[in-house]
Amino acid sequence: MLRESGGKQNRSPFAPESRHQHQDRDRDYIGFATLPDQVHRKSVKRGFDFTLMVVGESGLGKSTLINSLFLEDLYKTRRIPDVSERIQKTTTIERKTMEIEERGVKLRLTIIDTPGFGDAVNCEDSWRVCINYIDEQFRQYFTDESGLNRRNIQDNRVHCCLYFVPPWGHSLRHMDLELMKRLHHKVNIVVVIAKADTLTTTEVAKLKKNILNDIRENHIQMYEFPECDSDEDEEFKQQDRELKASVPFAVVGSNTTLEIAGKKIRGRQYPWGVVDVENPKHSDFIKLRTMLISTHMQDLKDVTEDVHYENFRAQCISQISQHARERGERRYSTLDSSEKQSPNITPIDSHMPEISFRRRTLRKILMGLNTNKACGSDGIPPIVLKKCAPELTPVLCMLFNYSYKLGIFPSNWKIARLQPVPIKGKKTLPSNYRPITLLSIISKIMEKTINIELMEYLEHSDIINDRQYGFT
Ligand SMILES: Nc1nc2c(ncn2[C@@H]2O[C@H](COP(=O)(O)OP(=O)(O)OP(=O)(O)O)[C@@H](O)[C@H]2O)c(=O)[nH]1
Ligand SMILES: [Mg+2]
Repeated sequence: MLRESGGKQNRSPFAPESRHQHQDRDRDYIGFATLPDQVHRKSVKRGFDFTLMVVGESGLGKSTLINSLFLEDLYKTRRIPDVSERIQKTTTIERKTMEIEERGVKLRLTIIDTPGFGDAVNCEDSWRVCINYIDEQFRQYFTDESGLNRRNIQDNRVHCCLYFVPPWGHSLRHMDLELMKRLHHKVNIVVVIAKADTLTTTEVAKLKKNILNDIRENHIQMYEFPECDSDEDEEFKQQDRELKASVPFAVVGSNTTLEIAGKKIRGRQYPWGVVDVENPKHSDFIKLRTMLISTHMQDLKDVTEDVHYENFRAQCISQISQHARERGERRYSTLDSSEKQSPNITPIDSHMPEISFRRRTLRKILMGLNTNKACGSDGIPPIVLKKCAPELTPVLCMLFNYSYKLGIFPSNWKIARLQPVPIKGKKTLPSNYRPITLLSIISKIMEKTINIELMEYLEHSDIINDRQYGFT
């Protein structure tokens, strides 16, 4: 609600507010200006999730960098496999979650390490492990989101993938490009040059230029930093420009804390001096940490949700509708393909009478048993049932009627014995067998009696349609 300012316009803007003016302002105030505070309080209470994956050849310093980034020692117990193990080795996924709290804000940080990446002779396997992991998290989220209870969904989707490039090459290798091509539509890739302390400043600049060229030429989509808002202050804009100019980040990691001039630093001690991990002149470590944690964490999550997960979700939904369409088409008989109409079932007004097991029918079934057939799971052979038909008929008749009336089918009669039967060819090959199930013959007799009665009723009432084929 806007009020007319009237004669107040002539007042100096610096004049103190009168009591009336103050009351006027309170009346103009609706209260929605506190919405950002409410959202902020709620998000802080709920806490934040972030999942970071590190990918790159074994030994490039992935775990060391993670320890340096989050000031933790997460990989103390790692055992390095020997050469023979490494030839066979497959990449494993190591998931570590830690809850960090800073000024009352809780962050549930999950690190997905891929130790052993590229150890095996064939790299396809390493790629598959990473890609499957990312897809699996999307799938899980999609299932949870489509479920009934969506309250406590845990978001394990990978929000960022740090891709480690070795410092010793001239640019990206074929295997780097191939993996990036498989990953770039699924996750935000941020490329880092590992062990940058082994390169001179000129070498770092040259390698960065070559990597960016390769990425451009191979149409790989890296994580793109969003444009800085025009109303941001100059200091933030400068920081943003520097971040963008440093890509791909040349990083150094260290698990050791050194004491230099009375100050504790994470660094690497060499005979000629110390590399300070956090010194911007030595590496882009601080820029990477600022980007990941302070400035772009939310944007990485937004891109994951709005672009990568949305792609995955669209694919899933299109697959589900495709399957549903196919199932719908399959409902109609292919013999009737010219006229895809479901058959009309005429409503009937009669009710099926209660089934009663009659001695005459039962005795007929027992006498007609094929004695060459195998016995069922209860071990009673058909010959015994056939020969003892006169004595067994009244007993079985009573049992069947009793079971039907109570609605209880003895569990022993439900046990099936699965037996492989050779079809043809070598008997040593499992593929030359087909499975058959052997049920207790007594239970099959009961089933047959019900079937006879059921069929009689269906035919008598003219319920079975002419177009019905197959099993009744
Ligand atoms: N020069 C140099 N060495 C490093 C750096 N980071 C790690 N290292 C060393 O490289 C070796 C391997 O480091 P890790 O962090 O275990 O390597 P990783 O990539 O996790 O290896 P996997 O777990 O086998 O995949 C260790 O001896 C580290 O001390 C770095 O920035 N510069
Ligand atoms: Mg490691």
